[in-house]
Amino acid sequence: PPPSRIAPGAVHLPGLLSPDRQARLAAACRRWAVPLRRVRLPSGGVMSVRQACLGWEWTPYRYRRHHRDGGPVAAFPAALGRLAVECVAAAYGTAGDFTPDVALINFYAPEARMGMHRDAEEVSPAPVVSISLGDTAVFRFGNTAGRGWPWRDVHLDSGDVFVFGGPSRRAFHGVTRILPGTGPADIGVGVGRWNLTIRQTGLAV
Ligand code: MD3
Ligand code: FE
Repeated sequence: PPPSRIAPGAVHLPGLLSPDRQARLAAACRRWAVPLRRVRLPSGGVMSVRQACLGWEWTPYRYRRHHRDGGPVAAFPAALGRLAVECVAAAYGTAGDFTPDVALINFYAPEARMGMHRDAEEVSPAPVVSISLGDTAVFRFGNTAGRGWPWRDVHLDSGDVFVFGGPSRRAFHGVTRILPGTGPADIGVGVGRWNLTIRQTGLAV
């Protein structure tokens, strides 16, 4: 399937990653995303998605250099940076000066969801690269004014890449559901879904 621009700056690249690259990235996620943490919200709630951070630790609602328990954050893998640069170039024809420094790795069990939110902790206006592995997600892409309609629901399948830049960078978005059992059987994810978002914080180390 060809790339599609679903909004200004928002480009969907279906199946950009071959099954072989998906399998290698899924194996890397299992190595990198240890431990997977349940993120606690200031409201007292706990996110249903489990998360690991590379390069910077994201906690609602800021980036930190150290975990709350004091340990340093795992390094941001250079190979992941190169992959994200490749994705931005595939979406826009050029990667510009995109220099990512953080990856958030989310794991969705079949019941996990992500409520409508916007990603505003990055100071940089650089795009976000999203990579999906495993079960299909129903992704809801909203507007910049608020959590409500208008939105568009888009299926994110294993191997799909999405790049959100320009006017789409501050749009509200979420994941309304996972479709269990829809992922490829042979990439080693099993039940559930990995999502990697690779970003440029614009923060100084
Ligand atoms: C649009 N993750 O980690 S990826 C997140 O599938 C997040 O796990 C979802 O939202 C997931 O913050 C959606 C697609 C995505 C990621 C970042 C965006 C869309 C975005 C930032 C700005 C606009
Ligand atoms: Fe987000």
